Amino acid sequence: MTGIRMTLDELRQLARAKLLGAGLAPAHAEAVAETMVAGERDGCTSHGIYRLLVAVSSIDKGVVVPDAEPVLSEPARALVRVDGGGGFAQLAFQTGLPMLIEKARTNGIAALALNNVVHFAALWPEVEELAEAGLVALAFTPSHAWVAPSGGAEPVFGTNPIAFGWPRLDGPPFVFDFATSMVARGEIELHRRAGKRVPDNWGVDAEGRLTTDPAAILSGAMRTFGGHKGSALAAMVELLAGPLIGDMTSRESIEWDAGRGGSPLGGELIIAIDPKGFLGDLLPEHQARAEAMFGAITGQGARLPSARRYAARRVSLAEGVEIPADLYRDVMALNG
Ligand code: NDP
Ligand code: PYC
Repeated sequence: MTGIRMTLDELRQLARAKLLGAGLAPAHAEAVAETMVAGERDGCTSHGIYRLLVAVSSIDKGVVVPDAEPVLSEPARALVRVDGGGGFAQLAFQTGLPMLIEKARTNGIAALALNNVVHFAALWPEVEELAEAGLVALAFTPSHAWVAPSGGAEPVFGTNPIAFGWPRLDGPPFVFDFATSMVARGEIELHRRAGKRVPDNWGVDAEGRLTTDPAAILSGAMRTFGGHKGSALAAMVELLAGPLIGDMTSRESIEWDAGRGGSPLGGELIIAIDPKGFLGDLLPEHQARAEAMFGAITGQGARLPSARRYAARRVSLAEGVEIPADLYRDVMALNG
């Protein structure tokens, strides 16, 4: 048996039931299940239903506050803050989203800080939702110190994703979302689960030697993508979504975890820009110029980021998804 086929609704019910069974409050369970289903639906398996194992483990270890109530505040005219109270990030984001959109439309630009949230998810659902609302969006979050800076072998950075969304004239937004490490840690974990080696440039073992053994990298250090360039971007993410918003760096997050192996605790920064702010009535003209750039990419056979994801989404909506048998077994075993 290679996999278990499920509709997205069956997957959603399963994820919610397992999260509720682990003791997560209903509003969190709904928001968290939705991002896992979205990940599986779009073929992002490192942040799909596999994350149920991660989230339930964080609940069981007491890393996350299962019934945290996000608290919304307005530190300045264009700033929104949500204190997640140690709960998962999804409900905190949903709490801050309406005010972020409203402020971006009023001021031309606005930023939302999520503080004190446990983060295990991909960022593209958030920037995609903002771009669907007509806004240009950026999102950043640190994680745990697992990644060595370029030129070193000691972990300092998290896997620190950067996500960007741009509304398009016809069709879904232009979105990219990637870790500033060579790859997300979840991808290395999936290789370990499947007993597969990883490419020889993803990370080093505890002695700083390059290795293809995923377990050795997980206990050694991951590498940034693009050498010193990825390293600088990883540092930028630490600063923007750590000290700038009064929250933890990846080193502080892993210290706080104290060896429990839970998901990272800390902050996330989301910036939303209303293109009408700069452009007013000239917006359609300049949107058309952006479309010309997209056309110049796809016109030569290159693909846009998210094209694979949107194609996977179309298939999943029609046919459901196939969950690997060993993952399904482990999910079914959750909560005893
Ligand atoms: P990838 O290296 O696979 O890069 C993903 C991005 O690059 C996607 O936008 C993808 O689009 C695009 N892309 C991939 N290949 C191509 C190509 N050939 N041409 C054009 N675009 C391409 O992902 P990562 O492993 O770096 O990250 C995966 C996920 O992990 C992200 O969603 C990230 O948010 C999440 N993550 C979350 C963290 C957290 O702390 N919360 C930490 C680290 C990562 P497409 O999807 O269409 O393939
Ligand atoms: O895959 O690197 C990762 C990750 C960290 C936190 C959430 N995902």
